[in-house]
Amino acid sequence: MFNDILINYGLEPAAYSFHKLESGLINYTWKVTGPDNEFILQQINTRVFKNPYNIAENIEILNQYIKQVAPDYLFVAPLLSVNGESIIKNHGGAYFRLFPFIKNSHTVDVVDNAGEAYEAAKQFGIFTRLFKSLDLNLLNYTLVDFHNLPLRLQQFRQAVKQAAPELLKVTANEIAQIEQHSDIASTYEKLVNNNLMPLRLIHHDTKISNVLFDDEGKGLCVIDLDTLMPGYFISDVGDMLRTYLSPANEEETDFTKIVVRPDFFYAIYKGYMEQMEIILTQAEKDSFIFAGKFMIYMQAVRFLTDHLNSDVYYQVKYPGHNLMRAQNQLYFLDQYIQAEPQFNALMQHQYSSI
Ligand code: GN1
Ligand code: MG
Repeated sequence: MFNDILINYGLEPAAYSFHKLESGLINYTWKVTGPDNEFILQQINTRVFKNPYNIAENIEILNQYIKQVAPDYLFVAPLLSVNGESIIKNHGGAYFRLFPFIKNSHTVDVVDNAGEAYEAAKQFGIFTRLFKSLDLNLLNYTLVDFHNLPLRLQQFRQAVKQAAPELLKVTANEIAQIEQHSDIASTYEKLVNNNLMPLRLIHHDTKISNVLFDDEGKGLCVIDLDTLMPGYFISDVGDMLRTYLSPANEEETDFTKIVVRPDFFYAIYKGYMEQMEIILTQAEKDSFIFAGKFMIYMQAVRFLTDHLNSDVYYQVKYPGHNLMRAQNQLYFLDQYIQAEPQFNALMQHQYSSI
């Protein structure tokens, strides 16, 4: 199927089979299995990542940096082709990368115990801490304004303006809910405008499937490095809170299954803070709970915007899929806000700092 790709890596295509992996809403990913080796092949979605070489350049810089400051860190960079390229463009103009498949490692799709949440948070904390002295000006923004919430809200309002009247009628409730929570965007704006959150190397996609675990269930490293770029810590902490707190994720249609698990909140808090406490500013620490609200809300805004725009961004499996996802996230946002007093109480507990 991808013969012209494998040849670039000096591999004999006939010896390999491909198995499509279903996780991820943006890129397409396959596991490639050969007689005595395995790889991960990924096609970059260039509708989203307009310049794939921006990603490649960042990964190259980060790889070199980490080899100096933490040579033992498992940094899963794409393999180089026979010609030394980390991205291959095929005859159809599509871009691919080949990654090594890390032996004795696995990923998890659903966080079902607090230990996993702790391990994952620890890995994302370690990652940002290891790069704390990197000159961020060296990096490209692989997705400009990716987590710029006020801009996302503006795009949402634009989509509302352009949507057909029938569509507006059936989404009126969700549109109103987004507007009711627009104070979240104002809080974000204040934090940014008052320089209360320094730019750091941020992963921007901290879902559990982006952490590699070893056979004992300990975290090994983080993967899916396409959205590594300067950003704010609320993006990483917020997406962990968004995706680990509830046993049901954004695909769940039975909203009664969307519940907040306070012990998972504490696991994320402890795992991340043990690594990051020494470098976070007071304003960042004070924004820990806000981070979850920020990311859940932004995801609701993005799903509803895409629904209003006729599903041009996220992969959908049925009509109304993005609307359901937006409703799911709005429901979750309410659960999260109700649980805030519990989160506050948990943050009074001590954790042991490194
Ligand atoms: C997208 O493709 P995936 O699942 O890694 C999206 C994230 C969203 C997520 C929602 C580049 O990530 O921002 O949080 O879907 N990535 C991009 O599931 O837009
Ligand atoms: Mg991703």
